[in-house]
Amino acid sequence: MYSFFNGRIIITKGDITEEKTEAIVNAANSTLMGGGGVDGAIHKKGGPQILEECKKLRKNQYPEGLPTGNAVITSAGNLKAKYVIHTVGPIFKLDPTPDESLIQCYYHSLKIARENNIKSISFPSISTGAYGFPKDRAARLVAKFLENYIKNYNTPEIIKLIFYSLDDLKIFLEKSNWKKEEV
Ligand code: AR6
Repeated sequence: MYSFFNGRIIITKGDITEEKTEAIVNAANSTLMGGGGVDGAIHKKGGPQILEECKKLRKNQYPEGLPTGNAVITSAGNLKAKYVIHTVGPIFKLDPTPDESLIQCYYHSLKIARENNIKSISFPSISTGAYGFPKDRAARLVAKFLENYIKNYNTPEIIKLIFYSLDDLKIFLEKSNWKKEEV
């Protein structure tokens, strides 16, 4: 586990479904009906309540699906977290502006967290799995965005980035070039 910016950002290797932060972010797809990767793991461990709420959101707010870069919130069913914030990352090869879309995911997820008074949030590495976003490019973009974010906003107080493998975590550490703190 690595800490940065007076503990406001934490980077760790792990399974996001085990996270105890108030909210976890789901790398969903626009159907909000589940899938593989993080999405599959969250629905599997969280149970049917999450899908029920996603179905309602589709019906009432997003009949055509949640657009790329947007985010919605549901409860977290049986997970340790209280909320799941679902966002849709860009499909790298199909999105005309993948960098902007990826940052929109982080921006909108954090906005929903603030609106719900959420104090801690965990992100997976959005779009870097099935959606094929290059990991080093995502790391540079996300690091720059978050560094700027914490200068402008005091909440959520704690932002965790969860990497599924040590290699992915190392890429982020290298590309962010942030100064590590003692934990
Ligand atoms: N905890 C933390 N990170 C994980 C976990 C986990 N349990 N499982 C995978 N990762 P992906 P995407 C990492 O494919 O690229 C789904 O089918 C993984 O190693 O989950 O945004 C959705 O329904 C990778 O680095 O999300 C969509 O259709 C990162 O999480 C599509 O995949 C993201 O990988 C979304 O693709």
